[in-house]
Amino acid sequence: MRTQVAIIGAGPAGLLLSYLLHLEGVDAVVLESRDREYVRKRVRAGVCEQPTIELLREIGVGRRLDAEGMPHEGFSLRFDGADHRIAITELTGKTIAVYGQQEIVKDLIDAHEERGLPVEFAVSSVELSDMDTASPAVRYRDADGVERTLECDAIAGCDGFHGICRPSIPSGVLHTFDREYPFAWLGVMAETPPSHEELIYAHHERGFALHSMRSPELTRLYLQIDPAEELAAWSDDRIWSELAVRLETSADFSLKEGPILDKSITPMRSFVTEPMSYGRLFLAGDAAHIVPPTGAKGMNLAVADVRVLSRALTSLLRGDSMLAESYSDICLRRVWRAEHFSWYMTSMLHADPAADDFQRRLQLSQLRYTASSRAAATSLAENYAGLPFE
Ligand code: RFL
Ligand code: PHB
Repeated sequence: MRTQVAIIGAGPAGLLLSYLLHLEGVDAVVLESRDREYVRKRVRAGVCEQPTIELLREIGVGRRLDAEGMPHEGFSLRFDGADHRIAITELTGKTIAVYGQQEIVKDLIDAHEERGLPVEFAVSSVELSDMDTASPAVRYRDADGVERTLECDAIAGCDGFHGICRPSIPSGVLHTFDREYPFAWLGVMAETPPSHEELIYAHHERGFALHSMRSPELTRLYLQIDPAEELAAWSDDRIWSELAVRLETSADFSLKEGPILDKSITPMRSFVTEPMSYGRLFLAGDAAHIVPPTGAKGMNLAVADVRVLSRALTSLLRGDSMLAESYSDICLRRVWRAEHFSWYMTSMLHADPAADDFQRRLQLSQLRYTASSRAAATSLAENYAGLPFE
């Protein structure tokens, strides 16, 4: 089998890249290790920044996002027992949307199926070869266990943090930057209307909590926990009572409880690999970098990467390699901005178990300054809503 671009991974990065290449007249095949239903249901990100919304609209896959996504013009920082609103739209003129990552993935899979674009689910034993030549190849087993080889002009590694593309690059080529945090997020999806119209990022001495949502009937909530803790230690009752304590305010707020439909634990880490390419292999999204979810940037960075990559690959296949050569440098500028912003939001809002009183006072001072200074709030809002694409 032969295609122009072999794309490994059908997350937001892989599916969007495939679709953008299709619009440019470039053929691609997406290979995904999970089955179709699993990929369509996997609960992940919730916030789309303005440049992401505009891109999805521009390429014709934003109809459901516009109809069902929830536009938000601000969010709350909750600390000292009170809400401090960051008025994103008033401060920046921009709007974000709360729309589940799995909904974007569904919209992209539907767009592929309507146009007959190839996405192979449930493949296994994916191996890359000849990435340092002009004709690399991907060997894999299809869903029926039949061994296949996909010859191509370039490979896009969109297979997430635990994928095989990044480890396929010979050792010594990549420089990686890494930070692990002494906490994890316990995330729950609850069948109950949101308790507040906007997102609430709560700083509490017992740990961070986040109130988010997916629809008028579904609330998404997160709790900072010790990374060594297991899901079994968190009964529904314990989750609700911990959320109630951390989200408490002196104003009129009551947390609406309901059946918990989904529970999971996410470790928190920052990670960047440089460069984001090797020969004809280009890494995009979580395969190349990870941010802690506090800044809501992971999926949005994946989108920004593949926007650049689709153009770079299109020119490369037409004989011009200039953009492909600068792909990594262009992406890394945005990646490092998002890394800094995500680290800053994470450090400002979480309770670090190793912090002393001096650090705790600095943290509170940072929160109070951000909430009271228009300049500080504008900087936060500008990064949160999404800086313009390059
Ligand atoms: P994905 O989504 O991980 O997709 C990679 C795909 O590759 C497949 N795969 C393979 N396929 C073939 N062969 C192999 N060997 C393979 N190995 C893996 C996987 O099955 C998968 O389908 O990466 P991608 O496309 O780069 O997208 C990145 C985003 O998923 C991620 O950054 C976000 O979910 C991060 N994130 C958030 N991002 C935001 O922008 N806004 C948010 O509000 C936000 N909240 C979050 C988040 C991530 C979270 N978790 C669970 C990590 C909240 C949480 C809790
Ligand atoms: C979510 O709704 O899943 C969500 C929202 C904001 C974040 C992270 C996750 O910062």
